[in-house]
Formats: sequence, structure tokens, C-alpha cells
Amino acid sequence: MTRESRNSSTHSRRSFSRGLLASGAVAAVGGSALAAGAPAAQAAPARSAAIRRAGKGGATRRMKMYVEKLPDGRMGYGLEKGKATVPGPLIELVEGDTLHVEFENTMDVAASLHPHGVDYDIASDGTRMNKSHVEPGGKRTYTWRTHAPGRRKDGTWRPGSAGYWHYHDHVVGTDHGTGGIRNGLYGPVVVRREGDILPDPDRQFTIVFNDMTINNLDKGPDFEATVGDRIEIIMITHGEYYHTFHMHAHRWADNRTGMLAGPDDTSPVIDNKITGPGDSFGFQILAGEGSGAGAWMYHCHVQSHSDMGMAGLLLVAKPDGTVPGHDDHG
Ligand SMILES: [Cu+2]
Repeated sequence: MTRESRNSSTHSRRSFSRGLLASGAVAAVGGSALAAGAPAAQAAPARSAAIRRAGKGGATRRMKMYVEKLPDGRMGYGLEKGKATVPGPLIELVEGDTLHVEFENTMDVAASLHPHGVDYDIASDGTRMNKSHVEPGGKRTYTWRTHAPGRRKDGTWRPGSAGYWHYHDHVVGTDHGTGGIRNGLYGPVVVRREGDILPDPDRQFTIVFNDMTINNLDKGPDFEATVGDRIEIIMITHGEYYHTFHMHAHRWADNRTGMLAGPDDTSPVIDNKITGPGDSFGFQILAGEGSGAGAWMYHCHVQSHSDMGMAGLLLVAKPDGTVPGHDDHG
């Protein structure tokens, strides 16, 4: 676990979000939804009135992924050598896309990349049990495929790949990756369906409840937005405990997208969700909708857990940049 101050964790997370947009390496992958039919996504202002939607899938994409030991003892996945982060980089796909991940293990222990939610054959499982892990200094290409929903030959309905998923190590420490996950080897995957509404491009936040930490930090992290931003939260749980994820002043639908499709969508609307190891979900909110700017808490709602630090802030600024209730911003 690291001891970063609240402010530095905010800063690093923001830099990471912005880095995603600027990075050519990610543009090929993280920008897949943007590249496939969304108009002028990167140039759109934070509070653009225009809704951007995911385009058509079917692309073949390649990315490099490095697994590294960080100086503070954590482990991380990164798109470039020396740039590993906890959580690892966000991988976005559209149903129909195929992704080849050229994976390199720079550590002195074997490691892997094991995905949830996508289609892959046994060679891309990322476990030692079927020899799809990567030895120290080794490389391997993992291939993930995705598909749109449709009717099977037998008449039953096959769900598509779209959803809020994740990846993690399955090798470090034990054959279940217990040591890797504990040290930070996890990250988010979002698979869109054509037509899905896309969030503001630099307002995607990954929150991982891992044992008694959030993102392997002792406190926070905090996330920054401006009133009206279309934020996407990707929430993943790992480790030993069950938690409840709660966000102040914002609600979401308990379904695939976290949003209601229309007036007849009967999905439950919630602001608190029980979540256990290996679970993931996500949703979009408009920052401060109905409640305004402020330092809005999010936290585990198991009282002893939040008391022990499983809490952070969604800092929703007014258009002038100030955050009511937050000292750092006056
Ligand atoms: Cu908890």
C-alpha cells in the first residue's frame, strides 16, 4: 500500500486521464469508441451539449502492455515501459472488435493478463494451469474478441460482450494471482454496444475496492469534474471482503449501462450497491445533477470500512473552478 497524499493522488489520476487522450498508444485502443463514428470527440468541450455515441465495432486493434514492479513495492500494468499505474490502463472496445495485447513481463516473477467478459481461447486465459502465463522477461500476445448480441441457431438469445469488465493477473503469488491482485495488478475494460452513449472523454474514473483500500491507496483517491460533465465510473472489487459502493447525491440504474433507456425501463435506480471480489459494474452520471457543485463523498458503506479509510471525494467544481465545501479550492 502506498502513502500518497490526497492531493497527489488526485493529480496523478487526472494526469492519467488526460494522458489517455494524448497518448497515441491508447488512441488505437482507448479511442476505439471515439474513432468508430463519434464526431469530433476529442475536441468537444467538457460540457458539450452534444451526446456522443459509440460507433460500429469490428476493428482489429493492437496494443502493448507491460507488467512492472513499481518502486514502492506495488505492481502495475502500463502501456509504456516505466509508466505502469494502479489501476492499469482503461481498455475500451466496441462489440465486434478484436484486440491483440502484446504483453511483456518486465518483472522477476511470472505474471499474466486474465480478462473478464470478453471472448478468448485457452491460450489467452492468462493462467499457469494451462501455460498461458508469461515468465520473467518473456512476451506473449493475448487475443480478446467481442461480439454483438444475436439469436443462436437453436433460437435462444445470446448476450453480447458489452459491459463493464476488468482484467487482472492470475499468476503472481499463487495460481490465482492473489499476490498480483493484492499488489495492484488489475484494470478496467469497457465494451460498448453500437449506439451507447459515451462519457466526456476525460471524465472516466476507475474505483477499485481491493481488500481495505481503494486503488491500493490508504486514502481516496479524489476525482475532479465540473458541474454537468458526463462522468463514467468503472467500479471493480478485488481481495478478501464484500463491500457496498455508495456515491453521495448521484444515482444510477442497476443495469448494463447504468442508465435508463427510456421511460419504460424498469431497471432499479440505486445509489448503493453490494459488490464482492471479482465483481465489476459501471455507470454514467452528470456531475452535480440536481444537487450542484460540491465535494461529494463516495465510499464503502460498511461503516468500519469507511471509518478505516475506504472513502474519497468527487470534487464537482462550479464553472468558475471552485468547489463548495472543499478547503483546497476555497
Ligand atoms: Cu467495504
